[in-house]
Amino acid sequence: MRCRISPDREPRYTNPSMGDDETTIQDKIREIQHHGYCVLRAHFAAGAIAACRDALWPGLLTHLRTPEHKPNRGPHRHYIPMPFEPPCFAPDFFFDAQALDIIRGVMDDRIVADQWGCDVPLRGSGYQVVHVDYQRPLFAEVPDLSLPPYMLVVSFGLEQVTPDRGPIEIAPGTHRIRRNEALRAVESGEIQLRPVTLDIGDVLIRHPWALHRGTPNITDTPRALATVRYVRRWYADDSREVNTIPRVVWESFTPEQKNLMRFPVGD
Ligand SMILES: O=C(O)CCC(=O)C(=O)O
Repeated sequence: MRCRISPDREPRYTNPSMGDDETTIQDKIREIQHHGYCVLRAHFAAGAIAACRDALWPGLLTHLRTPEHKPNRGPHRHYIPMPFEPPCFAPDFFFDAQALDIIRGVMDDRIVADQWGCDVPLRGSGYQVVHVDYQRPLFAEVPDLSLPPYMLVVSFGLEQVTPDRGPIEIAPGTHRIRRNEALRAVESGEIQLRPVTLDIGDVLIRHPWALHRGTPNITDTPRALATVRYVRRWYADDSREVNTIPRVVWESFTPEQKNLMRFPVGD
């Protein structure tokens, strides 16, 4: 992780992607507020991701080959709940101090993690329709009510997300605009979709209401993008399947970590 913290300064990141030498957590918070997303380059440990990938891969390939596991996010595009057994699960994926500072800075100190899954477009996948995730408005009678963020998703590739493997594309700033207006601006090209390619260890934090779409994976490597969702504590929505945390893993958490996790716990 390329983050230095000194007592008298805000934590600072080197962020080559922005051409900056150093970027603070406050900068990242502002980026999410303004653009709807930010990327922390080379943030998660490559070893933890390799271990996660290696443990997941055989089961993932079997899952993808099983005929009853139909693509559930469009043609040749799957969402699967991620396991909580280490090393697919690593505490740093959920409890990373800088990521949590950013997420808490955008929302509040009482956030919880409530989803852990993986989006996997395969060869044959196409462009998704430009959309937002978790579309149900908080107040159905005022669907366009402008509200502060109450959820954010944190994603990282289990393989490099190169242009040919179908990176997500995001239309910056569209989480702050009325949905119809934002869709019109993207359609007309006034706001352009930006592909988010990711190296191993890069972490994408995004507001799910920034318009986005999946793009075609034209390779034979499944593009596995693992995602943790964080929500404000009062928000509940079980729209995506999640796995159970094994009791032994649950018991390994500190009280603070338990307080951050809202998942079913098994025996
Ligand atoms: O995985 C991606 O690139 C985007 C997926 C997505 O937005 C969806 O399935 O709703």
